[in-house]
Amino acid sequence: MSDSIFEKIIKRQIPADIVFENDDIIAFRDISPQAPVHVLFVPKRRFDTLNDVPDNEALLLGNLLLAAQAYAKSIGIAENGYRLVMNCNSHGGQTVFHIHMHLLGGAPLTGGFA
Ligand code: DGP
Repeated sequence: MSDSIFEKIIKRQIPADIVFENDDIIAFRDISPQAPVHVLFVPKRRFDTLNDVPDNEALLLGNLLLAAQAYAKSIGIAENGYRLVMNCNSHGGQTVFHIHMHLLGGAPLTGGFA
C-alpha cells in the first residue's frame, strides 16, 4: 500500500506545520483551515478509517483525545471551548484515509463541519 499523505508528513517527506509530536501521535495545522485554530491529530500507525481500529487500540484513541485536550489548554482556547471531529468514510466526508481528529477552535463555531 502506498503511503498516505499523512505518512509522508510523519516521515518529513512533505512539509507541515507540526505543533505536537510524541512516539504515537503527530499534530499539525490543517492545510485548509475552517477555524482560527484547526489542527489535525494523527496516530502515526495508520488505520484507514475509524471502522478499522480494533478494540485493543482504545488507549491510542484515548491518547488522541488527551493530546488534543492538552494542546487546546496549552494555547489558551480550552476555557472558551473547541470542537473535536473525526470523519468516517463518504457520508462522514472523509477525504484522507489515515485516521485523524480535527481540533477546531479559537472562535465561536457555527453549525456543521464537513
Ligand atoms: P477529512 O475530510 O476528515 O478526511 O479531512 C482531511 C483534512 O486533511 C482536510 O481538512 C485537509 C487536510 N489535508 C489534506 N492534505 C493535507 C496536507 O498535505 N497537509 C495538511 N497540513 N493538511 C492536509
